[in-house]
Amino acid sequence: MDMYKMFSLEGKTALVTGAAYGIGFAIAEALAGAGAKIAFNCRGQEHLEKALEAYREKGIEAKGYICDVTDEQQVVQMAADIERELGTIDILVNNAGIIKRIPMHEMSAEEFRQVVDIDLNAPFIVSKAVIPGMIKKGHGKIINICSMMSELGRETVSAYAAAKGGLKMLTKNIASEYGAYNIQCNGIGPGYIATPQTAPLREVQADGSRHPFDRFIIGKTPAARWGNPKDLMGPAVFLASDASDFVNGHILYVDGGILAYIGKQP
Ligand code: NAP
Ligand code: GCO
Repeated sequence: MDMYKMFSLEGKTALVTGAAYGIGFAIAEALAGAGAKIAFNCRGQEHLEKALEAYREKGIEAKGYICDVTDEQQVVQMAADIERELGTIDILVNNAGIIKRIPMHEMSAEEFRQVVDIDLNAPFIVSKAVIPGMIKKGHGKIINICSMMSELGRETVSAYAAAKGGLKMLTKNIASEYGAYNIQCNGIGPGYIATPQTAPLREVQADGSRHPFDRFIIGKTPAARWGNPKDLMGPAVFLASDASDFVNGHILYVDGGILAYIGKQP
């Protein structure tokens, strides 16, 4: 058995949404390292140009698209552009996402809707746009970036937890509905990862001490550290490759053991 071939993405086209930086950028870099052609999107020209430069510095000739994943017309157009320029999308990573940390009783309905729109409705929209091509090709891989909040709640993240919990079930439903077409849909549930999204939770305090939430996460993680985007690279290649052809509807938590651990005694 050629194990290198099993994990190879040579000849495959991958779309990673929201991959201008952060987790998406690391996952796109990993998929490129395994041989995939990379397409990514974000909302602004400035982020796009910076990202293209960053990919080039890594030796990756990625194709970048300005596309708001909540806009179905933009998504359909982006999928058609990718198909024309890189070929049918074989691998989709629904990574684009936001969080708003607001106590629920202070959160507006519009703010709640914004989070759900990007974190849950958009993975539906983008998956719907790429599945027909995957069916036609006879295979496909969809990876939804879920969260610890697909399993747990905490103060101020009601919209995010609701969306990521829904994304876990959307993952299982796509797996159920399209497994017969040799399309595998799985999730990656990152733990607490050091990216711009979590920067506010790691801000050094005025007295030079660590943020209380930073200390809390260190105590809750057996590895006693925050995750890095690179910790997600191997799991992403696994779920994007032939090596996971019989893995379907699974959420792979890459959390350093937080979900398994009661936490260090203070
Ligand atoms: P991030 O640094 O804030 O990056 C989010 C990315 O999504 C950016 O590239 C952003 O690009 C893009 N994006 C946001 N809304 C978009 C929209 N409507 N259309 C297109 N692109 C959009 O976040 P991250 O930490 O890398 O997180 C990436 C994913 O992992 C998210 O789904 C997040 O929920 C999830 N996650 C993160 C952690 C963590 O600890 N960091 C843990 C678990 C799960 P522009 O703003 O330039 O458009
Ligand atoms: C938060 C964090 C988390 C992480 C991630 C954990 O405010 O609790 O932002 O939600 O982003 O989702 O898996």
